[in-house]
Amino acid sequence: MLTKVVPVYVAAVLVVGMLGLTSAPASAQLPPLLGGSGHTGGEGTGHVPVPCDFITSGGYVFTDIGEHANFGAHGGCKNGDFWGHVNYVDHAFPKLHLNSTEITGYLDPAPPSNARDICGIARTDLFGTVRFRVRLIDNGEPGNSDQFGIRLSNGYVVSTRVLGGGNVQLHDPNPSTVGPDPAPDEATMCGGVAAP
Ligand SMILES: [Ca+2]
Ligand SMILES: [Ca+2]
Repeated sequence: MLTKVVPVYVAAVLVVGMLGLTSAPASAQLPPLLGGSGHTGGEGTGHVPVPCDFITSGGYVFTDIGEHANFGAHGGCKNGDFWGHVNYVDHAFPKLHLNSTEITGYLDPAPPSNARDICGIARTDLFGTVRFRVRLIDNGEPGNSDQFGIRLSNGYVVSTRVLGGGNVQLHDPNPSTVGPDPAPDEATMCGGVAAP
């Protein structure tokens, strides 16, 4: 199922690319669909926080072509399972809307840190069903130094970057923020989707 979206995705990239050639200045970058700077950071070293906790966030970033991408993302451990939801809209043409259907992982990518990755499965209007990995970094309040990034299993990526507006809030553990036992490893939680 996941591999079946690729031809559609490639076609979309070609269309966007062709449109870009006729409507955008030469200096404009393609949408971050093929972006992948290679910056992945912390693969294989992340694990479920000990003790587990949760993170909430909302706001927007500017994509590589200067468009707004709005997000509302929260995740964590809850009563022996993972918990959360991710809603994401990239307002670039063609507009992308992602809505999570399952949270499959929650990890600290470089423990101990104030970064958390939320991994899961989502429905999108452009790419069908994809795996996703969101990175959130809480650098304080107000959230003007907080960061957000997202990568999808089809290659779409907005690398982790400072918010244009909004806030990321990492919350302290409490008696209900207990994750699965045993904790799955990073590959299992994120299905091989690298950090954004
Ligand atoms: Ca914050
Ligand atoms: Ca905070």
